[in-house]
Amino acid sequence: MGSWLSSLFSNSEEHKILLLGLDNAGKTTILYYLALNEVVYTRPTIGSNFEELVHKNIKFQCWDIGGQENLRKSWSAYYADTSAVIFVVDSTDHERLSTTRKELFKIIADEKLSDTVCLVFANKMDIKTSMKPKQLIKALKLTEIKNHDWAIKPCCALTGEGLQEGWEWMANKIQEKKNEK
Ligand SMILES: Nc1nc2c(ncn2[C@@H]2O[C@H](COP(=O)(O)OP(=O)(O)OP(=O)(O)O)[C@@H](O)[C@H]2O)c(=O)[nH]1
Ligand SMILES: [Mg+2]
Repeated sequence: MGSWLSSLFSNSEEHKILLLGLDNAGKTTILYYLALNEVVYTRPTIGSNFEELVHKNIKFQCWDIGGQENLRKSWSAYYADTSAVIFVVDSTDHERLSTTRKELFKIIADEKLSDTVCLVFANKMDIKTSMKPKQLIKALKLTEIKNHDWAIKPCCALTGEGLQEGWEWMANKIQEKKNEK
């Protein structure tokens, strides 16, 4: 089939997704669980990882960016043309709640991300000391987010539990926003 004809039949819809959050939150583990349906051994990300995921015939270009403190200033280089931010939280990380909150609010205040959907993954729910979404909503003051569609979903990147549900919410919100335009 000629390329012009094949392009008629393929859905060209694409969305750029960013996985952000502090180091050790579980971003890379989530990315590869979504891409490969298995748990991969990770090292702290220096730079970024990229995977294209296809969901309901729509392509999602997913960038997972290293979260160590010295790498966070480079996050904004990835912001242009983003449809959704997946902010991953290590729900056992009580000590860094205020840093987590600061980084999240810095992200959503950025003008380049003013039109994005924001999904917060409360990761590491398999660990007993993890804070539940209700506690995180309070601790991170998520109800103060007024200018973005947001949701918090519990998950465990080692079993995949919750990942699909969060992803569905995000994909539906992106479609809703697109249809509003
Ligand atoms: N128990 C548990 N451990 C997890 C979970 N998700 C990730 N981890 C572990 O947490 C550690 C950090 O995971 P990564 O995916 O590398 O974290 P990251 O957010 O990509 O970290 P940076 O690349 O440094 O920004 C690894 O040892 C993972 O196996 C989870 O749901 N439960
Ligand atoms: Mg990583």
